[in-house]
Amino acid sequence: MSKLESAMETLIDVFKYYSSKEGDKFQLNRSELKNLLQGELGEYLEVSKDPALVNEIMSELDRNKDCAVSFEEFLVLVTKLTVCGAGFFQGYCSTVVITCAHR
Ligand SMILES: [Ca+2]
Repeated sequence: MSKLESAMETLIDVFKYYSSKEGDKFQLNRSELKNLLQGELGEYLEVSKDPALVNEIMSELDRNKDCAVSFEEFLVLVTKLTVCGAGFFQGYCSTVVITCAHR
């Protein structure tokens, strides 16, 4: 498996781990999203220190307003944080939205 293929598989595994906990296993509800952010993105987002941040991220990601975050919606967050977090994209990051401001 190539590096990119294994990165894609990891993204699916991480999403599935949290989305399977409650209700619809293909969607993250608010508490599953919170657990994922705390468990997997603690270096990027200080969710435990800022409870409002979960709501902010939830409403930004939930494009179809069904109060759940699908895998496609979740990938938007991964994309933004990857672009922000990678030194390669320094200077490009200013075009990326709110989630970066909390780093
Ligand atoms: Ca949604």
